[in-house]
Amino acid sequence: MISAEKIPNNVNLSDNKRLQRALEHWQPKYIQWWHDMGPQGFQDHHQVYVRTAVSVDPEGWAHFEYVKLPEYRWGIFLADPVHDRRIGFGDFFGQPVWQEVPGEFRNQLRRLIVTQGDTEPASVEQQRMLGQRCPSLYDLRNLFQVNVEEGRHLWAMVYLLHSYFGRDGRDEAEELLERQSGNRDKPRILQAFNEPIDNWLDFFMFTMFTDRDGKSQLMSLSESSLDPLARTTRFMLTEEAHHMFVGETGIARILERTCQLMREAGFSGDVRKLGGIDLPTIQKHLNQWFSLSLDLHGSEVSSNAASYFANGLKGRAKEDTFGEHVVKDAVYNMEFFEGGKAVAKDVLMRHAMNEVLRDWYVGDCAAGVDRWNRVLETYGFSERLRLPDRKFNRGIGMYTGFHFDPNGAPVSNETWERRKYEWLPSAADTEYLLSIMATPVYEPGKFANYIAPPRRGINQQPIDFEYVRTEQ
Ligand code: BYC
Repeated sequence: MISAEKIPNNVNLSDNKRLQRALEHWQPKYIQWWHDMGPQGFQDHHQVYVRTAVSVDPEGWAHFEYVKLPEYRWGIFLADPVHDRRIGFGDFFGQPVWQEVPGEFRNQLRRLIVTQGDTEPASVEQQRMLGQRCPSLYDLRNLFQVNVEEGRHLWAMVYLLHSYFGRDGRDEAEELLERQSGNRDKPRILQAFNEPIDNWLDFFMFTMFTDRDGKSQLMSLSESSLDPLARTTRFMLTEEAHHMFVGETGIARILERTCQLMREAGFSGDVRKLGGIDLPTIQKHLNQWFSLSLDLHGSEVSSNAASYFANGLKGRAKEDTFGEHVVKDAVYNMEFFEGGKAVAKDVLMRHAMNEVLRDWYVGDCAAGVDRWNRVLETYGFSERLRLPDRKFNRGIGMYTGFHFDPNGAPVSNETWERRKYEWLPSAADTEYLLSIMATPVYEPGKFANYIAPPRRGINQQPIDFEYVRTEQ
């Protein structure tokens, strides 16, 4: 029986029998999926010190306790309603927001919600083996915190599908548990969510760059005219912030340790001899996850994006900071690649909305990379990490099918094949990373050799707190 105690919520679940029944039908399948596809080896005999959202106020969503992962209370929360909220952009600008799904936009909204929902279980699947290679109990807890919250974000989308899309919504909710990351026959919808994440450098880069795409997409969905979607995604953003913290500080701690080892070794190339992660390897993983996450913003010129904007379904990040919200005739000056050369052309702004969001995203990533570079600076090294050009290694949009180096200069197929592993992780890099992560570190307060301890623990606990307890 589903109750507010089992599923903390602020959507009056106990008064909505139809929704309760639908979720009761879905929940056992979810739990089965979590067992099969969630963190491997940490389902039955471990207690994890995690945060559970029990309400939307600041105290409510920072409630910490030890739980067994399959018993985590995945709740359903919408941010508080905004009184007399009006549609903030597009053709219906200024009209009251919708509490129900308008028939004419049903398919588009369902598609957006399904695409968002699909990424959440996908990331849990991608990360399911990492617990067995963790650098510390502190990091293990953070991994599981991210995993359970992605599970909660899936619940958030399933709540919308069940509440507003009837039979089709119920079918889509089932399919969200049937597709599988990397599966040849039933892959996840977006490409970055089919890539393996089998080592912690990938995990930290993913939470830095791909979760940041989560931030930009959720920010644009939180502007939606469909008020329940806007309120759901607004609350999800509070959790997303922690995921990016995990990624950003994870890489900063690896950099710190790399700097210490570089001091011992003399230069970056020898860091591997001391069991650390050299800067070129870090840069290659940055290149990979940044370019994959650029793809997640869709094509530069997109009639889907134009129609989402016109219909008020998906806005720009921080829509209220723009001067004009209807954007009927405005243009965006975009760089095309034609006949081997860059050519600038004007495109209707509505068709360029994916690129507008990508601009915001690139700026947010660049600020994060600057913060990483301060670690190198503090240790007195002149090397710097940097974002590759946005044309580099693209699989979606107008640069697909061409090759560019990280500076954005076009390169031939032959040069790409010869040099790509200077820019992207090779099988040998992965093998090396797996070799230094082969032995997990489960002793409280101890850290793998390739990563520095964090500045402080979680929820004011000490760094050597037993964040994950094993039951005898
Ligand atoms: N891979 O006009 P186009 C997160 C498809 S992450 C494969 O280019 P559109 C999280 C596209 O679906 C945030 N296919 O793009 C992070 C379309 O297919 P259909 C997730 C792709 O539609 C970490 C076709 O190409 N949220 O939360 O304007 C951990 C042409 O589409 C890709 C969302 O994505 C790709 N990379 O924009 C956990 C928000 N890109 O429909 C969670 C919802 C495009 O013709 N999604 N395609 O069959 C959207 O807003 C849009 O679907 C997209 C694409 C921005 C993804």
